[in-house]
Amino acid sequence: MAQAQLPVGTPLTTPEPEHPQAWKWYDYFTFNVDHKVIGIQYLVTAFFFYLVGGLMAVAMRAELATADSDVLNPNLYNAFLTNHGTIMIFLWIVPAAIGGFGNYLVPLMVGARDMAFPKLNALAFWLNPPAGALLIGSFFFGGAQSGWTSYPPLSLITANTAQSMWILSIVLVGTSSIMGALNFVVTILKMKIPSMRWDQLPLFCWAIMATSLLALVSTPVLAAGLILLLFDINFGTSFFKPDAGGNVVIYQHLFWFYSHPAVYLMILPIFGVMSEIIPIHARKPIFGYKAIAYSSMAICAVGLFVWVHHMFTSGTPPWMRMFFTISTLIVAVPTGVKIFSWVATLWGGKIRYTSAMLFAVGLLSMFFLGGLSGVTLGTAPVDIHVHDTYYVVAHFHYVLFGGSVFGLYAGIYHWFPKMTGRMLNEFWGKVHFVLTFIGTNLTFLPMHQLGLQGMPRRVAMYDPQFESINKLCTIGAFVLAFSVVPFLINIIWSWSKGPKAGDNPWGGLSLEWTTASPPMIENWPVLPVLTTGPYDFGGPPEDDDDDSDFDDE
Ligand code: HEM
Ligand SMILES: [Cu+2]
Repeated sequence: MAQAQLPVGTPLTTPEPEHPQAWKWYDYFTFNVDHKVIGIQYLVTAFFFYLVGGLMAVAMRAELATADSDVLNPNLYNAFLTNHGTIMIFLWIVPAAIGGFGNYLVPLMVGARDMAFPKLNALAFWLNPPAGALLIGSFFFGGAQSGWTSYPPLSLITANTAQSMWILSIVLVGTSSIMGALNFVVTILKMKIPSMRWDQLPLFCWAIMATSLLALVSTPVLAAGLILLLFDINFGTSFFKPDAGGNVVIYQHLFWFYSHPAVYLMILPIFGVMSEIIPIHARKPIFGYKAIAYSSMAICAVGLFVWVHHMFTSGTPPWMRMFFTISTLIVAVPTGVKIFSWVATLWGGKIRYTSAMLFAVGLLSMFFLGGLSGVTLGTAPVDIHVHDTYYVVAHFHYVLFGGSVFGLYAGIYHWFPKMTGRMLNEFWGKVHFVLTFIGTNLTFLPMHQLGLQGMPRRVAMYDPQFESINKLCTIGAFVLAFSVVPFLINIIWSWSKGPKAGDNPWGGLSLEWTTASPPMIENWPVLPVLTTGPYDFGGPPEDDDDDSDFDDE
């Protein structure tokens, strides 16, 4: 099999890098402009917030184990609900997928020494800790009560200091994500090594490109809506106050014009991760490179025209419901193209069942189910029936947990050797996978049934007829919470004591595998030159000429 290697290229231009590498763990607490340090800062910070948001979820599920309110009082339930959703989206998935993997990998994959604007990059990261502090601090001021959507008039009626802190926190992460998006677009356009043709650009970079363009278009709209809401709460304006001539539906449009595309901000980078992991661990060229690259762009374009499917029950006229049902169903086409391409890549491959691959295949199955319930919800008549029930909660957790979180885990198992120079333990990785897979399905599969039977979402108390199914979900949530333990121990132990990884443990062909693990400052001693495409894995599956040193199962 052809292996990527490091031929003689342009010598290092800046012999004395002006910024230091991170050598010790506490170096990660400093302002460092190296994209690799920033990538790890994003990943670790986001994972910390994931644990916080996860604890809130467990507390909510403990409350929901019985029909009445006994663990959390309803106000605290609302505050946990709001902050759980907000943290999971704005402080975990988006920063980990785009900020973490994007920053770490894009410069390495395109052969650049760093991002285009390293200082802007560091600034973008450092907006995240204060944003998280604002959210968590809001609990001392009663907690934001109105859910992660913060719809007026509810958010105006329940408005308190915490609600304003919530808004400022989202504006901070939004600003961070705009800065990051600009940086990615310029880095990919301008800093790709000249010998790399566009059809040799790794699919992860295509995905980050599509994501960044989408973020640039949609994020400012959310910021605008939230700032108007902040004014209504604090400065006596009435943009969204119905009794003073304001319009609440406008808020919903501004909110969903960002927040629908936000689901692609979360899933497109994960799709990119999938397109890197599947061919390497199936040791086959990716099926349909161009189809995957173009479908990212198509999802990004069509995704901007579907936001009203969140507003079918907001007095939307029937003709508009029809338009947005059809545009929503159209998004299923490019998404289906990707899923088809991955399955075709797996087909007949020499699959290595590594932890990374298990999470990737787990993602495929769970995302498929989430996609199916998504198609049903995108269809106005079904949506009107199950709107604001647990069917919706089941759907978005399949997509977000089964799609995004599984993908982040897959990426961590895959690139941990590159980032730290050490291997993760595969046995504990598999334990982690099995627990996560069982936990996710046990928690969220029964929620479809709850929703079809009519259990409303966002409530701390419910009709006793739903109790037995809710108990199952709560048991699942405890399994999920427990599943993090083997992962955390594995990460901490392997980072300091794991076996050495070598430069290219999986036999990858994209450029990040041509440098040391972890890469030196500025990534390469001399700039790399392409010798193969990123997915030119050798030969048909039967010939066993694989020269990676990885043990087959
Ligand atoms: C440990 C696993 C998780 C459990 C047990 C869990 C549980 C819950 C529960 C009980 C709710 C409240 C549902 C309602 O009353 O409407 C909820 C809402 C939500 N969850 Fe999760 N969740 C988990 C993971 C995640 C992840 C990974 C994400 C996203 C990345 C996420 C995103 C959300 C969102 C956006 C909401 C809606 C909040 C709102 O309506 O304001 N959850 N979750
Ligand atoms: Cu949507």
